[in-house]
Amino acid sequence: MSWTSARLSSRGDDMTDQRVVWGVGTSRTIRVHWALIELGLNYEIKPIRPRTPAMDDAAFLAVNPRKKVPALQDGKLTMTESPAIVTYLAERYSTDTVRLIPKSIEDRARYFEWQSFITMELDATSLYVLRRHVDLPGIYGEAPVAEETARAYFERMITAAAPDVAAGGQYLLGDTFSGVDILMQSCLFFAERYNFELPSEINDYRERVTARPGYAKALSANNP
Ligand SMILES: N[C@@H](CCC(=O)N[C@@H](CS)C(=O)NCC(=O)O)C(=O)O
Repeated sequence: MSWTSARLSSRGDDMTDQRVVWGVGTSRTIRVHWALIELGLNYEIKPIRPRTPAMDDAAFLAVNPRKKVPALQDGKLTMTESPAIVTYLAERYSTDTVRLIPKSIEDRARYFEWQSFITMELDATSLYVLRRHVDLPGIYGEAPVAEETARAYFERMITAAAPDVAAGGQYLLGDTFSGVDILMQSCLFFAERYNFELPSEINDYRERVTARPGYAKALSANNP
């Protein structure tokens, strides 16, 4: 057994063929629900929400000692980090009919480039800074300068990315929907609460992505 699989299988129950998603109600949790739904996979939902007593449940702590949602159990594999989970599901379960990650090295390079941009530049260094200091100042403190610069940074990044979003085709990687569209829309949804004025290319893209039947199902799964 390799080091990685030994580590992964040591967390949580020793399941063989069950698929369980822990976490609902956030822009990170919807990513996992949406990927599973687009791929047509059945799964069980453990509807726990951040910063609630359910996060201290021993069963959840065994799955994710970092106390963060989402977490996925897929058979013997237990993993966290929503972008990694989406990409894992895409790698493992894409078919010729539904493919959430491209096959060619060149197209995969674009996938990983978008993944990094969305999760680092849009999410971690912009939106999550706003989340912490605008919505949760009781935990993370007030930080008006950080708020202002995070807001300006998000606007600069999304404006600079807008021509690339429009150039790809219907979706970020062309005319095939993929895991990075899930990540991007989850950030655009997250951004709505902070009243950004988005470039028209981004608004048009958002309309295309949210028109997918899978998105409506993911919203329901994420808000049980
Ligand atoms: N990088 C992680 C972030 C996960 C994360 O921060 N989840 C939040 C909800 S969106 C959470 O569980 N917060 C609880 C806490 O920080 O105590 C991912 O993308 O999955």
